[in-house]
Order: sequence, then structure tokens, then C-alpha cells
Amino acid sequence: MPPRNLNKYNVVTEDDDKDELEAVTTDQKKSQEAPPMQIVWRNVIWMIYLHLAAVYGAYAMFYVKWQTWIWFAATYAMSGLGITAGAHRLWSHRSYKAKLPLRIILVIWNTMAFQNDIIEWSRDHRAHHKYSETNADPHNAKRGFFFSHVGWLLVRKHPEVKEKGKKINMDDLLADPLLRLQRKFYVPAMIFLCFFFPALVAWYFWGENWWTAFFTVGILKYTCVVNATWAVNSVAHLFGNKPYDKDINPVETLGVVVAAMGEGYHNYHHTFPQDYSASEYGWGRNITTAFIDFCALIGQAYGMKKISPEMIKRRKERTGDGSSGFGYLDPPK
Ligand code: ST9
Ligand code: ZN
Ligand code: ZN
Repeated sequence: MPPRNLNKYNVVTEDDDKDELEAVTTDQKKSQEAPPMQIVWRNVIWMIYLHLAAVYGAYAMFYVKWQTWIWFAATYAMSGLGITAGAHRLWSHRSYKAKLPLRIILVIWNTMAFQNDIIEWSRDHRAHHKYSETNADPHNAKRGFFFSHVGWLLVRKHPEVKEKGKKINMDDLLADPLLRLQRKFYVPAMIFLCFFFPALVAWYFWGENWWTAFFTVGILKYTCVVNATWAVNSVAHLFGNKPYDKDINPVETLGVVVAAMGEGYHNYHHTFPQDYSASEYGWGRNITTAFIDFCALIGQAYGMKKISPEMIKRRKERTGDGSSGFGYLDPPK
């Protein structure tokens, strides 16, 4: 902010005030303006190819063997959990703790999901929470549906993402040898686990045609998982209600809850990001919470953080919009 233009008695004159106000308004306008888009054509071409190839994959689903359908669901769930139970609830938010075997499985499933390595994903996600809906938010939903869905992956990041992102503490993840290992071998491991391994299994074990397998359990599965994930940034920041905090943009969206394995309770999640269930509720439509609880049962997960019902109630009364989530469709608490 420019220094205040004071006269010798330290009194702001009308004209001085006007000048200053204009300067501040211009500054604010500048920082709110979308920067000139620097398109990354490699990513644009890849995304167009991916989505066209996925259409072919969707067509191929009509004539694949029944085992491929089951394998499709299984690889969707594994990739999904690598993001929801792994990158999101475990590593970005530290909302529970996991023993080494579970962490290894989650790193493998996360690599299968091809959404950048866990350190990069978590840095972007911590920035998304800390600087939500500002230029320092990598997928700032104020820049529109397309930008927050996939557009942010097609252009260079806003300088404020990089500038303010430096203030985010990543020491915990950078010190984790398992995450450093994932980062080191990310590209070859990701290409194999996301696209080739699922196709190899279908081809080898039940004789699915190689290319059919590649376009269904490889390409189509990946496209579905990323779109479900991106919907949390786009749909669940735009369309739904706000039972916990009406002053923020994230909302509760039923379709996203289902597609994103329990991650569409986004008004709740931005209000209480430390909750391991990412929702007021337990297992209802929240496969990820059921998975974490199952892991706790077999001794692999522990230290789950949950917000108390009293605290949620108080918060709803204080800042909620008066709606009750999905009404009669709400799962049991
Ligand atoms: C993908 C990720 O799809 C999706 C994430 C969604 C998150 C959703 C969250 C919602 C909640 C959870 C719900 C889960 C639901 C799951 C459902 C499952 C069924 N802080 O990035 P670069 C600095 S990925 C601090 O190259 P450019 C840093 O120094 C899809 N600093 O920026 C960095 O260097 P280094 C596959 C930061 O050049 C440097 O800047 N992947 C931060 O502007 C350069 O960084 C792709 O398609 C920060 N936050 O390029 C790849 N960020 O890393 C796409 C950056 O060395 N990415 N810095 O430290 C790219 O090609 C590029 O990143 C780019 C930007 C072109 C987008
Ligand atoms: Zn969000
Ligand atoms: Zn989060």
C-alpha cells in the first residue's frame, strides 16, 4: 500500500484521501484481475487426446468381458482411495495416522491415480485451503467452472500461487522417505501403474484384448477418476448448500459425494479440514471413511480426528445457512 499522503498536521485532506483510495482500488483491481493466460499446449493436447480416447473406452465397455467390469470398479476404487484416504486425508491434512504397510499400499494406489506425486498434490491442496478462492489458490473457483475443473492444469500457475505457496510448511512430507521415493520414480511408476498394469492384468488373467483393456481399465478409468476429483474443485465449490458456513464458497453436493467416494461434503470439509471423515457423518456414502475404519480395525490406521457433535451443532447455528445437508437423504450420523 502506498504511504498515506498527510499534510503537516497529519490530517488527511479530501483530495489526498481520494488519491489514496484510487491507488488502493487500482491495486486491488490488479490483484483480482486474471493474469494473462500462458497456455501449456502439451497439456491441452494431452487432455483432448485423453478425453477422446475415453469416449472410445466408454464404447468398448459395451463389449468387454464381465471380469473387466469388475476390474474397472476395483481400479477406480484403488486409484480413488490413493487420493482420498492417501494424498488427501492422510498426507495433506494429517487427519489420521497409518502404519507402514498401509502407507505403502496408499503410495502405490496414489501413483496409480496419476494426479502428481503426493508432495506436489499436498502442497497445492494445502494452498487451496489456506488461500481458498484467491489468486494463491491453484484452482481458484472464482475464475470460473472450467478453470477450477481442469483449466488450471492447462496454464502456468498464477505468480501468487508460487509466492504465497512458499509460506506453506511441507517439512513433514519432505522428510518422509517413502514420499521421497515416490517422487524419485514417479513418472515411470505412474505410467506403468495407471495405464499398463491394469491392462496387463485383464489381458493376462482373463484374455481381454490388449487394446480394449488399455482403453477401458487404463484410459477410461483414469479419465473418470480425475473428473470425479476435479468435480470437488468445480461442482462442489459452486452448486449445493452450506449448512456449516454460509460465508465460504464450498458446498455439499450429493453427486460429488458418490463419484468422489465421500469427498463431496465440501462445505463441512472446508469448515473442519482436520476431520478424518471429511464429513459430519460416518460411513453413509463415504467409502473412504469405511475404508479407514476397516484399516483401524485391522490395526493399520489409528489416531483418527473427529469433530464433536456439540461443536458441529454450535458452528451450524452460528454460521450455517440453516439447511440440513441433503435433508431426508442424509445418512445416519
Ligand atoms: C491432477 C491433480 O489432476 C488434481 C488435484 C485435485 C485436488 C482436489 C482436492 C479436493 C479434495 C479431495 C477430493 C479427492 C476426491 C478424489 C475422488 C476419487 C474418485 N506452493 O506446477 P509448476 C512453485 S494432476 C508453492 O510446474 P507451472 C514450485 O517452486 C493431473 N510453490 O508450475 C514449483 O517447482 P517444484 C495430472 C509452488 O510452471 C514451481 O512453482 N498432472 C506451488 O506454472 C513450478 O511448479 C498433470 O496434468 C505451490 N502450490 O506449471 C500435470 N505450485 O515443483 C499438470 C508451484 O520443483 N501440471 N510452485 O518445487 C503441470 O503441467 C504444471 O503444474 C502446470 C503449471 C502447467 C499446471
Ligand atoms: Zn475445496
Ligand atoms: Zn482438503
